[in-house]
Amino acid sequence: TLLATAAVVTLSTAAQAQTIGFSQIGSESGWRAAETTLTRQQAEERGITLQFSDAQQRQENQIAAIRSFIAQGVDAILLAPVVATGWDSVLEEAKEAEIPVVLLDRQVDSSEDLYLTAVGSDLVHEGEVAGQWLVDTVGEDECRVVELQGTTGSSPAIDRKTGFENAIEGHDNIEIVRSQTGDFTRTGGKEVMESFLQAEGGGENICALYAHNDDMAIGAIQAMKEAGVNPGEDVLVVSIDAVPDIFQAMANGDANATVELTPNMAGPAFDALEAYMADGTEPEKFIQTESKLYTQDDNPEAEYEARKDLGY
Ligand code: GZL
Repeated sequence: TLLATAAVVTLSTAAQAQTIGFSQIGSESGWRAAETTLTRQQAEERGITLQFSDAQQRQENQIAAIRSFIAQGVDAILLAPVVATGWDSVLEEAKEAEIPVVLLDRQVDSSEDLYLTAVGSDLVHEGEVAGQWLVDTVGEDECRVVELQGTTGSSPAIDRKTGFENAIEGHDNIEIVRSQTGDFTRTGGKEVMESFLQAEGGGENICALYAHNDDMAIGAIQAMKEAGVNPGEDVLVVSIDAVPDIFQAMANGDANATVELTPNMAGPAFDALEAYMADGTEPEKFIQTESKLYTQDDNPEAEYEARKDLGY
C-alpha cells in the first residue's frame, strides 16, 4: 500500500499543472504571430499555464520578463531571443533559480550550459537553399542582387546572410550589390526596397531580391509595384518562412521561391521539458526543424489554403 501511495503521489506531482513563462520577441512578422498561436494552443492542450510576454522587439523587455518569471517561480521559461548577445547574466539568474530555459527559433552566444535546449532550424542552411535556388535559376547570366537582412545582431540575420553567400560563392556572375536590414517587418522591407530602387535608378539593374523573411519580401513587392517594376519577373524574389501570403504572391507571379520554417517550435520544446521535469532526461542541445524549398511550381494556391488558418 505504501509503495502504491508513493507512486500515486509521484505521478500527481509530475502531472501537476505547470506554469511556463514565454518571453516572445513581438509580432513583427506573420511567422512570429503563428509561432505564438501554436505555442498557446500547445500549452492549452497540455494543461500548461502560459505566462506570455511580448517584448516589442526590445531585448531589455525580454530580460525584464525573464526576471519576473524567475520572481514568480515559474517551472520553466521559453525564450525567443531577439538578438544573439547580452543574455549571460539573466540566464545565470535562471540557472541559479534552477528554472530550465528553452530557446525558440533563434540562438544565443551564451554557453550551452545556460539553457536546457534550443529548438530551431539550421539558419545557415536556409540561406544556402535560397542562394542555391538563385544559382540554379540564373545559370551564367549576370545577376545583381539586393538583400533585405533580418534584425541586426539576430542569429537568423547573421546565419541566413552567411548561407546565401556560401551558395553564390564561386558564381561571379551573381553579386550582392546592396544589403540592409528591414528588421523582419513588411514596413521595413517596403521602405528599404524603395531606397534600393531610388539608389539603383529603378529596377532595370536589379536581377533579384533576397529577403531574410517573407514579410520583408511582401513589403518590397509593394514598393516594386509602386515604382512600376514587375516583381517575380523583372526582379526575382526569394525569401524564407513560407507564410500564407508569400504563396498568394507566388500564385500572382509576384514572388518566386520561399524556404519553409515551421512555426511549431513549442511542440518539441514542451516535449523536452516534459521529459526533463519527469526524470531529468537531458535533451540534445539543439533540436533541429526541417527546411523545404517551395517555388511557383509547387501549387502555391494549395499551399496558401493549407496555411491560411494557422494563426499567421
Ligand atoms: C527565424 C525567426 C525569424 C523569422 C522571421 O527562426 O527567428 O524571426 O524568419 C521572424 O519571420 O521575425
